[in-house]
Amino acid sequence: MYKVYEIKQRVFADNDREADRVREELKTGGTFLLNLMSSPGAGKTTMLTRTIEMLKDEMRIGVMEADIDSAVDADAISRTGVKVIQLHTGGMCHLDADMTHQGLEQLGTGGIDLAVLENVGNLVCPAEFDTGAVKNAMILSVPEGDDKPLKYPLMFQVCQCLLINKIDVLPYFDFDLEACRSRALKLNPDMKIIPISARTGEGIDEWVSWLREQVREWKEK
Ligand SMILES: Nc1nc2c(ncn2[C@@H]2O[C@H](COP(=O)(O)OP(=O)(O)OP(=O)(O)O)[C@@H](O)[C@H]2O)c(=O)[nH]1
Ligand SMILES: [Mg+2]
Repeated sequence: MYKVYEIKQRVFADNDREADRVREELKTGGTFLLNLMSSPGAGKTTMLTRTIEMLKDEMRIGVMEADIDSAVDADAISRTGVKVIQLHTGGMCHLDADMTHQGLEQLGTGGIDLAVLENVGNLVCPAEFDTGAVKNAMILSVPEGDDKPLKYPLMFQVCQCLLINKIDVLPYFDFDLEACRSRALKLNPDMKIIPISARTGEGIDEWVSWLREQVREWKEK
């Protein structure tokens, strides 16, 4: 079961300050927030479903699915049995810190170790707004092309982890994994880059280890 909430963008003078406030509240409550971003259809929900299956017995997970419309993704996540809500952004192509705050209030973070925000599918707008998440991760999928770091540099700069998804279809595309990796690292030398297939499960172990470590570090900080 899940509920659908309409969240509204209010004009906040300083999104960065609001984002810091969100992080402080998360810290106090012992909740790690991951902001997951990508273009539409890169595989966020599919990857998240696998991630939840691997982690749900060791930590309490809550998910916020943000979309302009529909409850398709909340529906998919609710089948894993974790707490999930659907947020409607009223046409906005991203969430800012205040909207994320509204979402977290509706989700209820009490007792949640790992909260995930699946942001609206878009490589442009979500990169411009700090949501208050502890870490940002992005997915780039093989069919989108290896030139995306060149075209959407900010997204690659604000994320600590890049998942290159759909590697099961690499043989059918001219996607150059090494070229993509070096373009991303040029923008963000500290970025963790993990090729995965959310379909076959390849690479998911490495991603889950990375995420588990981030949650642990945040709780111990
Ligand atoms: N071949 C292949 N298909 C995948 C993989 N991951 C996801 N897909 C497919 O890609 C499509 C989109 O996946 P979603 O998980 O819905 O993508 P999303 O990023 O959540 O999409 P939005 O929420 O609409 O932005 C679905 O048909 C998935 O089955 C993968 O690793 N390999
Ligand atoms: Mg989705």
